Amino acid sequence: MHNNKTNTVRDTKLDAVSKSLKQSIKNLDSYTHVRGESLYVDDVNIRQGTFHAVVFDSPKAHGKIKHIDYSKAEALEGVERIFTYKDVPGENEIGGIIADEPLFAEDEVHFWGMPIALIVAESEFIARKARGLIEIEIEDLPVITTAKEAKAKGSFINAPRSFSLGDTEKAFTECDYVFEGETFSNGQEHLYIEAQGAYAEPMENGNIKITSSTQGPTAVQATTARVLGLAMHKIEVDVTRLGGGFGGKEDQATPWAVMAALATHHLNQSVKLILNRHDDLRMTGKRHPYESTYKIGLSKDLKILAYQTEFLQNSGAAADLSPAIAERTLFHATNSYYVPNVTTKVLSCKTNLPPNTAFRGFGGPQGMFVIESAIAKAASEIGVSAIKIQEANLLDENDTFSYGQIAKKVEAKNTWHSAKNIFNSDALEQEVADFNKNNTAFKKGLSFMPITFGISFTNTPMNHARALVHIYLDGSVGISTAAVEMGQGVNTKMMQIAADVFSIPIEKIKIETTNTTRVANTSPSAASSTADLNGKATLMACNALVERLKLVASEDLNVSEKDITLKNESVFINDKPSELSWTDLISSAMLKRVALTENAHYATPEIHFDKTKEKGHPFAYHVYGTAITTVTVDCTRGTYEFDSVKIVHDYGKSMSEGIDLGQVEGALIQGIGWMTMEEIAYNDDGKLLSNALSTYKVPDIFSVPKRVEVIPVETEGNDMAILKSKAVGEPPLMYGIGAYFALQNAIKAFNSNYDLEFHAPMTPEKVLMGLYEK
Ligand code: LUZ
Ligand code: MOS
Repeated sequence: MHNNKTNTVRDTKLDAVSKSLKQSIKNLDSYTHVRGESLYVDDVNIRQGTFHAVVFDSPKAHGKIKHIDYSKAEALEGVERIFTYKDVPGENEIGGIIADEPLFAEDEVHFWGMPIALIVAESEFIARKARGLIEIEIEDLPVITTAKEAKAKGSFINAPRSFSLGDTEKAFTECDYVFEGETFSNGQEHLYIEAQGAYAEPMENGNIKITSSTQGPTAVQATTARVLGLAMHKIEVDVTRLGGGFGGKEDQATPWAVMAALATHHLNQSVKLILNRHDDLRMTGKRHPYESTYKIGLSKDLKILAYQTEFLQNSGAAADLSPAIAERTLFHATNSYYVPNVTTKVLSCKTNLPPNTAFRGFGGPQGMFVIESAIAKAASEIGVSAIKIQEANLLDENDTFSYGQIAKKVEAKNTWHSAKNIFNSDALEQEVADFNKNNTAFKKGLSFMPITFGISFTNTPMNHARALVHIYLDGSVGISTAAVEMGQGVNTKMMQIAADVFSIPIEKIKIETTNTTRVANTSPSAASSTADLNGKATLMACNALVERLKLVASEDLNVSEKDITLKNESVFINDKPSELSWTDLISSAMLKRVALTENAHYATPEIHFDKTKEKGHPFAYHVYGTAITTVTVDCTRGTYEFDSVKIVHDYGKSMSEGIDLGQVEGALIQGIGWMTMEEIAYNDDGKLLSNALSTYKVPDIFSVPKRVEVIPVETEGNDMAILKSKAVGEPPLMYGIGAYFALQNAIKAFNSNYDLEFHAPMTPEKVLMGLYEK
């Protein structure tokens, strides 16, 4: 069982030993990455006779399938077989939270790109050619593409959720100012460089091994078993690494793996299914677009006394993870602010878009955009800077979140004021004001963006992980966990933990592939929690092995085990080296028949949440930070450049400074992309228009801020974080929201008639319209 006290002691000790390691450590994957030697699904050695598959998907967003003619496709030379729902031996059902999503369409299609059949052929080329020969007749049904339309028609995924604190209605009557408005934030394409894909192989006795590009190997295993009508132990899922996930492979890596396995099951041959970029863009869901309304009430001294929202989440045609994402929107609806009276409500609206899914931040960013919009609106109407309102309402120690958790070890004010001081924001603001006075064709805008993000899966039962650690008889170490390496550097962090505990060089440690036969029943690598959960389990397993090895050493050296430590690949007695080396110690343990394998289970302590009351303590801790963004707008063209983003970030005590900085930078740019340039577009028929990289613009080296500075806030850290090194994957994405408001401020500096609109992304076209609005 988990022993909190032991862990805390170890953490403190490790903090001291690992200083040099944590500053010098590079992402160990970078060595194979730069040589082109890293293995992805498409690099798996395929066996002779392997088939290749292509998905046939719906060319309409909503309709009744009247007729499908596969005969010409089936007749094409090299086509082995075409699979449909009729070939599913188990359940034609892949929904994880709600069973509302067929693997293959049956009588109806619900989104453009919905899988209908799987064409299996000797080559991908032939399968693609066959796809063009399928004839389908669909009777049109009404198409819903927006959340508002869905709400009007009563089309929902599930029942609405609502959080509340205080008495919002009464508080509004006591406010000096009350403002209302609407916001929209668009979806976002994950654009992982490695597209979705899987490779399935038949093993003996009808067992199947799947290599999948998934964040959730257990989800792939469980869903494959369900669809094939097999026990889970017959399905093995293996993941080496992903070429990016960003949430897009938490749930939506599953169907492709299941399809490949279905074909393998029937053909008793290996099947490879990798989506090309067009297919991937069309068939997979994205970040949820949100249409929201807000009402905000403030006192004369700019305290937010009341806040009310209704979030309309565009969930797409099936639930996927939408209910969990909706929940996180509510958790983060007040961002870094303490608001005593809050009522938030979210409706998951069922539309005819591909099921929208997890995306870095998981509904949190959508919630935060709304309160930042409400503050910007209030500031503009009252005639003060938004910065004043933000600063007046920052979260403090022991404040209550709307979901009942009491804020502890809060760094909201600390990061805010540190950012102000370290970056001399008064001078920055003055520079912007001076620039705007002296320039007519160019204007600058500045914004502050504080963030507060809760760490843990909001679904408490998911917060667990296991680690399986082997010490081999030559003293080298192999570690298996549920952590999926997707570029975030989690494998490097796992190695650091083991290297520290055993005090052996990192070269002696190997992180194995993520495999369901070695570590079972896992939660996906998601929620920024992968390093915390799997790292804590790894730490526990390594600690248990060390305790066992100390007993061996105390016998060999005839001293008390209390005097023994492992250091520099040797056994130390009272801090002095003995003649017993790490490898001698392992040999001795083998001779004494001591187990050199350990399996540890970690479950986050303290967390709980009661959905019937919508209250509890769902998060192990929160991550805080503040970003200051400045932008220059070309007022002739509507184009813009971000001059700088200056951040004070709460890493806790970062265990891998380079990796964590990489996460902050990457997340920031992804957030800026979402807020400014990435524009998903569907037409009224539900067809994806932004279906290629020529029509969907993501940030490139020319559009990133000219300067990004990230300063760690001074803090004692949090024991719930692995080695006090806080989760870093998602929180910094929300710094990118500051880009939207910096742009708005620049537009306002040019055009005093500009009526604030909250409609993200703020593309150059929208900037231009704002600049010349009458
Ligand atoms: N995935 C999930 C997540 O299943 N639950 C979560 O709370 C979560 N949060 C962030 C990202 N992915
Ligand atoms: Mo996620 S949005 O897969 O952490």
